[in-house]
Amino acid sequence: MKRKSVLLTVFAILALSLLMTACGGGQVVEVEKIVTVEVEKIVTVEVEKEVEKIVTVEVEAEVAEATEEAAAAPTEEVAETTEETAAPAAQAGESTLDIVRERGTLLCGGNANVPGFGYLDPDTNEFAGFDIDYCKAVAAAVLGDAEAVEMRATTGTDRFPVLQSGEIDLLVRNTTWTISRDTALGFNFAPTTFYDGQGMMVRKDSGISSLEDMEGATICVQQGTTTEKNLADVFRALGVDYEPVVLPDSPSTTSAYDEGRCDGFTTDKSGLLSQLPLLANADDHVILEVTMSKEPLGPLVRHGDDQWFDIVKWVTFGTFQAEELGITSANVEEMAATSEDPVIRNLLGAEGDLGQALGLDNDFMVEVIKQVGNFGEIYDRHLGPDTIFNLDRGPNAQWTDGGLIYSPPFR
Ligand SMILES: N[C@@H](CCC(=O)N[C@@H](CS)C(=O)NCC(=O)O)C(=O)O
Repeated sequence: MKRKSVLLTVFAILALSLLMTACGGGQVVEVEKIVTVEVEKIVTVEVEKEVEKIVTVEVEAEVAEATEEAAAAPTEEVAETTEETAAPAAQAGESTLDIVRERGTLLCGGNANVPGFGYLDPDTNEFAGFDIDYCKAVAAAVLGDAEAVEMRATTGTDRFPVLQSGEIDLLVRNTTWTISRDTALGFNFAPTTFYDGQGMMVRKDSGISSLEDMEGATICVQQGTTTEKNLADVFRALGVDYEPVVLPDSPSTTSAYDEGRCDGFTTDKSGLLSQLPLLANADDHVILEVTMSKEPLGPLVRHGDDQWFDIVKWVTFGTFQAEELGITSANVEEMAATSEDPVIRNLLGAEGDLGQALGLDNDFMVEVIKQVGNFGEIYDRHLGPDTIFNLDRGPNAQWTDGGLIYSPPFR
């Protein structure tokens, strides 16, 4: 329709110009100019309208497609996509640091069911674990008190909405850094504190020694995790059929496996290791050698507050750097007072003003290391040789020992 009307107008102007030319050749140039300008004007307006229409239709189609995809997505994606829109506008622009300081406590989301990493001890009613210590480290840096933390137990499914809605300031709960969580879901991940991978536990007497032996097996897996998707991908790639038994949290997943409802139990290897002692007869089970995925676990915050993200990021790096430099909870004060090494002096705020740029005291890392420890101390306290886990550092060794734990310079 639009194209036809443009053509008709052009035709009319040309006819007029011919008529005028016939009436007096001296006006040809003038008429040509008018025709050109008019045609350009009409064509521009019409093209703009057409483009607007096409863009509107395309955008509408994209939105419809995205909505459909979200509706058809598996559990975790639906939960993640829906919750994303639930982030309150009230959070925008507010300084998390100011809020935490005014409140006097850090609200930290953690795990209550994974001993070693995040565990709520029913006897003491206290949270403890490797992840929980990172909540404490941030509280020590920001409030000067590692105990000024109010823990909130979260599950695989509710951890993201709880962080998005501002109910917590920070989430440290064996959460895998993935691109969709880092972008579409609206989070920023601090450095990975534990490099993990997905594993598979089976009964020793099952005759299963590899994933290929699991044709037709039932596998217990927890909802709202990367585990659920990796399981599907890995088994599809292997061409092995299995039946997932999807459960809402760790206790139900572990007991379903223990009761014999599943031939296999899959989650992060750290998770399998922490659940092993909770089984009726731990000796009857084995974690297969195979690693099914990459699971870099670490703290995360909401998008939208760069200062808060920087604080969590550099407190985490600070624990790495302290271990690398041999600074421990036992010697940190002495190091701060006597060290002449400029690298140590910068990290501990004995010189320079690195803390100030984060909105913190320059000696913020002294409090962290004194009250919580360096990375190695935190690791050993919960997972090291003196614990039931006695977990080798593996990829979680310092980069100087062939591992992946590496801090950029405190400079
Ligand atoms: N790292 C994976 C899995 C994390 C996860 O939720 N693991 C389970 C199994 S160990 C867990 O922590 N469950 C504790 C609970 O929900 O109570 C992720 O981020 O999705």
